[in-house]
Amino acid sequence: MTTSILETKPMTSEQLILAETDGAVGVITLNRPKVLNALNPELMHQLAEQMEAFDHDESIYVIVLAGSERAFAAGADIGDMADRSTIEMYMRDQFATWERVKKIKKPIVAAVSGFALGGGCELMMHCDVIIASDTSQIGQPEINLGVMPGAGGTQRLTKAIGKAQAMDVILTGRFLSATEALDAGLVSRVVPVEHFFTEALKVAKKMATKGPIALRLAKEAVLKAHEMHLSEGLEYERKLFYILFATEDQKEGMHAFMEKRKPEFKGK
Ligand code: DAK
Repeated sequence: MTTSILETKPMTSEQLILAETDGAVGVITLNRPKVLNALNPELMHQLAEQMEAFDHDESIYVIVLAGSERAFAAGADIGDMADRSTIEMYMRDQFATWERVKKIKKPIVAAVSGFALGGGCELMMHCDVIIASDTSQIGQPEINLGVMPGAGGTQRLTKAIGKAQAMDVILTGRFLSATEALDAGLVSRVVPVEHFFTEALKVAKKMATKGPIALRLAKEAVLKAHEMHLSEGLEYERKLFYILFATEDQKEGMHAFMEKRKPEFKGK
């Protein structure tokens, strides 16, 4: 059987991600342990499908994306790319799948441990809050393969940690330790390895007690800081802030404060 180079849909039904829910939190776990969660097109397709399903599910407020203790993800699948031609890479248009992940509106908490390399680091940077274990090794080692980052690494890493450090990481292929990544502002928190998943879940659950509309709009506004000039970003933020006064959650949140009780947000 010949396979069209235009084919981007998965060819097998192997479960390359696992999905479950815990209250208002949707948890997705990457599931290719033998290759350190290397991201092949089928895994990315399954991931985008599940992320979108959680994004559309009204009972889910926050998403957790986890790898294993040994690897969040060691990058795109090198075996899948090694012999591809330029035209094949172009026609497969795998960026479309990554774009779907980028468009998720609900907050995503990454539970990172071990290797987060290449596409793994780029996937991590698609998440909003990053909880990293103290054993994390984070980098963009594509330079060792004769290529360069292709899913946003040169842009997102540079915005996250600045030009000097991004150049060091991307041009030498060296890995950042968890502490270096924290100091550079690439991850949100570092925790002992045995707690990396439970801590990420705890953070997600705490976020899930907030108003879901406010969560979404706050995420949207923060992401705009990467794309807009300050004055445009401030204007954008202001409009989203006004919009929240059309929600019941805003009335509930402010009245609950004045009445010295816990708010009960409804996502309305
Ligand atoms: N792809 C495929 N297999 C991988 C892999 C990867 N990225 N990383 C590891 N593996 C496999 C290994 O081949 C090995 O398989 P077996 O030999 O057991 O069959 C298994 O995972 C365990 O790995 P090791 O034996 O190497 O384990 P070690 O602890 O000794 O070393 C390591 C761990 C993570 C340091 C090492 O495996 C390593 O250097 N891995 C490659 C890391 C890397 O170079 N990552 C960047 C890949 S390029 C795009 C989007 C994104 C990208 C490109 C395009 N589009 C939207 C178009 C991104 C590109 C990349 O990420």
